[in-house]
Amino acid sequence: MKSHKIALIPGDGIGKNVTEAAWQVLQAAAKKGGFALEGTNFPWSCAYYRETGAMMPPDGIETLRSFDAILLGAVGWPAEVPDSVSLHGLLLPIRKQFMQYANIRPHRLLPGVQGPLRSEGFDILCIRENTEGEYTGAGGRVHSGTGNEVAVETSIFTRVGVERILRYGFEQARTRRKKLASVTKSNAQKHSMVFWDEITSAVAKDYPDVELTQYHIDAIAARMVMEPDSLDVVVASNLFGDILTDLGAAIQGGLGYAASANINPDRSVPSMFEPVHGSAPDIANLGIANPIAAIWSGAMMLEHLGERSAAAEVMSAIEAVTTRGIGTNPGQDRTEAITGAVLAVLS
Ligand code: GGG
Repeated sequence: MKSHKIALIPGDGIGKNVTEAAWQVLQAAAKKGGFALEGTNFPWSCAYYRETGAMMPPDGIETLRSFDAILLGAVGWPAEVPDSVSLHGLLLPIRKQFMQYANIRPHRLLPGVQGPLRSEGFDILCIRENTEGEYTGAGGRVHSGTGNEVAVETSIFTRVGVERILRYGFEQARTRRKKLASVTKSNAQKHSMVFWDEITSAVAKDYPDVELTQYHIDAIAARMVMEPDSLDVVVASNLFGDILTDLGAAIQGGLGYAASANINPDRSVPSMFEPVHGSAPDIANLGIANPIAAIWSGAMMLEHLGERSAAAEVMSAIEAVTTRGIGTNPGQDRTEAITGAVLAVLS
């Protein structure tokens, strides 16, 4: 029987609740599809940091390298570990070390889910650059704690990094409605974002069949609210992509529905799948976290592993459940009930 080795990093807060739910669903889909998912749990998290002084062990990346994929829940417990420490200690090193440069985030309304907009027919695929830009961590502080303190955070954009994410976006657009929106703020940021715009225009010449529109981040943020149906594939830098995809999550009904994949397309190392949401300490372990974003991320993982029909079955099961109104009442529907309903459709 074909078997895939999966590294499970539930992380913190509701990350643990939704990863457990997604794993049950993925196991059921695997059983039905005639393949195996062999999971190994890693306790890397803020709790692990408190015990060891690090978010993961020094050989953590090497340990993950032998897996076919990583399923991650959420990272962060700000009451005990600063978010900047937990993020730069676990999630970001995995994305960067495995060169998972394409962060794919689909935004569409699941049937039965009430979004906040009049428009309901949108289907947007946000592609966030995931390894450089505003997230490089380059910078520093001097004169700390004095009135003359200075903080510098340097965004780094490379030709290789910008070109590959745009090509990835154009290729995705070719499989969809053949429209690509490239996002910058090149009127204000006259070095890096003009560079991005120039590379976009050059790469677009290789994709004459894809309609390109170049937006400023503020304009596309408004468009995602006012005319979301007009957008297809959206490619943005690391920070802009992060912000736009929280907006994307909002228009699809909330973070409980926002799935994501961190992809290294060359497949020589594992890609990572995670819900967009964070650890939500306020609702951790209350049994009310929506597992749909994590389950959908798991379906994206199955797709990446080549288990296409199992991925489609999981998506159909999610849709069958939301159509019946299950998983559409934030704060009321129980994690266990939503998971059980998805499992019942799959069985
Ligand atoms: N699901 C993983 C998680 O904890 N995400 C929350 C978060 O803040 N991620 C940072 C980022 O994607 O930039």
